[in-house]
This record gives sequence, C-alpha cells and structure tokens, in this order.
Amino acid sequence: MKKVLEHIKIETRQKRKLLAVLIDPDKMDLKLLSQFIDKVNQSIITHIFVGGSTVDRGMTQKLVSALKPLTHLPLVLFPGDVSQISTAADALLFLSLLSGRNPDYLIGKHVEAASLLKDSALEIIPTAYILIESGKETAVQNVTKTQPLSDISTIVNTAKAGELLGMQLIYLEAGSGAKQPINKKTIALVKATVNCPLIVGGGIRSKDALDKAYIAGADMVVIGTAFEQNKSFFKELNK
Ligand code: 1GP
Repeated sequence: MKKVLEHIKIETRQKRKLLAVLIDPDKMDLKLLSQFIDKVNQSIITHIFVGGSTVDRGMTQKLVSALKPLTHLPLVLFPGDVSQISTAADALLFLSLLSGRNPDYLIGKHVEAASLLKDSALEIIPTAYILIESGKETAVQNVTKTQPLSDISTIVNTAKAGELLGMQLIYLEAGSGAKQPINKKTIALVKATVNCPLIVGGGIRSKDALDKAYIAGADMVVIGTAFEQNKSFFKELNK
C-alpha cells in the first residue's frame, strides 16, 4: 500500500474525493464487524478511521486487530486520547486541537505518546484539528474543555497557522452527531487558503450533504453516526 499521506495528497491533486468511515471502538459490536466491513469494502469508502472522544482502555487495540484481516483499506487512528493507540494500524492522525487553548491537546498528549509512536511502525500524520461551532455542545468540546470557533476569519487564520506549523492535513470538525455540518462558505474559504488536503467531518448524514461538502472543497469527508444509525446508508451512498 502507498503511504497513507502520500496517497491522500495524490488523490487530492487528482481531485478524486475520499471518504472515511469513523468506527468508534466502544460502539462497534465485534460480532457484527465482519458483516459491516463487507459492506464497507463494497462501497465508495476509501479509509477506515478508528477513534472516539472517550473509549474504554484496550478496545481500540481489539478493534484494529479484528479489522486488519478483513480489509485492504488503510486503517487510520483518529485518537481521542493516548490510550487509543494501536501499533497494528497503518497510520495515526497526530491531532493538535488548534481551535482550543488547552495545552494538553496542543502538546501535552503528544509528549505522552511520543516514545510509543517513535518506536512503532505507524505512519504519523501531523494534523491541524479545528473544532467549529455547530449549534450544540459536542463530545470534543466536553472532553477537551475547549470552545469551538465560529468567526470565519479566525477559522481561516487558524488553518493557515496549522499549515505554517508544518501540519500536513487540515481537519474541520463540527463534532460527532452535530446538528449541522460545517457550512459551504467555511469549507470553501479554508480550501482556498491552504494547500494541504482538507478533511471535513461531523453531522453529515446524507449523500446530498456529502456531495455538498465535496463541492464546497472538502478533499476527504469523515462520517460516523450515519453508518451507526441508518441501516440503508450504504445503499444511499452507492447510488
Ligand atoms: C468525524 O466527528 C466526525 O469528524 C464524525 O461525525 O458521527 O456526525 O458523522 P458524525
């Protein structure tokens, strides 16, 4: 497999849109995993993200080991905490929560994880993680004790700063289960100002909302809740 980041960059340059399913280790019943991944493998999904704001210890590692033999798609950790690292995954989004001012999520957790990550074969992808106001308090906000951004110029400047700090991906997050996905204007303005691939997630529940995010400028979209709650979402996607 090509390196995960390199592949994302190539697809972005070619304007081929990417879609990640987000699997929360606490919510996925391992008995149903193989059936679920069969559907993933037959869909337009290009990446499997694993993570959650709070996950019971050991569950991420269990899930990644179970996923490994079931798919050739890249397994990417999207960790809410240091305990959510599995060295069996392909890559890890090394998230810095740039929208907030909590030092733990800007550098503290990174220091805690550094030795384990350096000694592993995981591909580490520095990612600017930017939480955007979406109408209700989200798990990210609650766990990290930070506020989401709503002012458009602050959002754009935060993305620019992330790029200048050397981050390789910009991730605009509305929060899992957000009432509203990130609006078109925000996606378009950020896309127009940064060169890194742009990931958008949170509150996207329909094919229509997915297409809107792509048209606005998202290079990759991440969806979790719709796959958990809507049994016919795979069918809708493949239309
Ligand atoms: C990934 O948090 C999102 O960025 C997932 O959000 O669960 O609302 O799809 P949903």
